[in-house]
Amino acid sequence: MKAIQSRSAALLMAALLLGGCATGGGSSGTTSSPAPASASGAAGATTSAATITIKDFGYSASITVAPGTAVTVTNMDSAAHTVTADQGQAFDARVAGSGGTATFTAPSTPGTYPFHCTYHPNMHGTLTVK
Ligand SMILES: [Cu+2]
Repeated sequence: MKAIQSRSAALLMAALLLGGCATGGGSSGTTSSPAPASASGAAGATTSAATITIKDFGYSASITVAPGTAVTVTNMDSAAHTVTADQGQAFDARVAGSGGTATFTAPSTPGTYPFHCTYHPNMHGTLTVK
């Protein structure tokens, strides 16, 4: 039974190692742009809780939330990401990689808030508050 434990420990180590070196971006234009996911499934998601999922260096479909909504961000990539408002300091959440989560509070002023990742400036999304 000890064999199973050490095996999963080895797997964990491997995952950590992989996560460690996945951040080394460089300037290689890896523009494997996945087709923009149409915002199906996200219809009428104006609830009091909202989520953004980051995967393959992209945000899930743009979301619309009520003012002051707690927005939970889940990061499925191995690299860390952020959800940072393009303008002002409306919000700025850092999300650790490999399933890390973070929560930020949506602005209380209705409007459209484009955001980006400070680590990967080609990552963009939009948060709409209304
Ligand atoms: Cu990023």
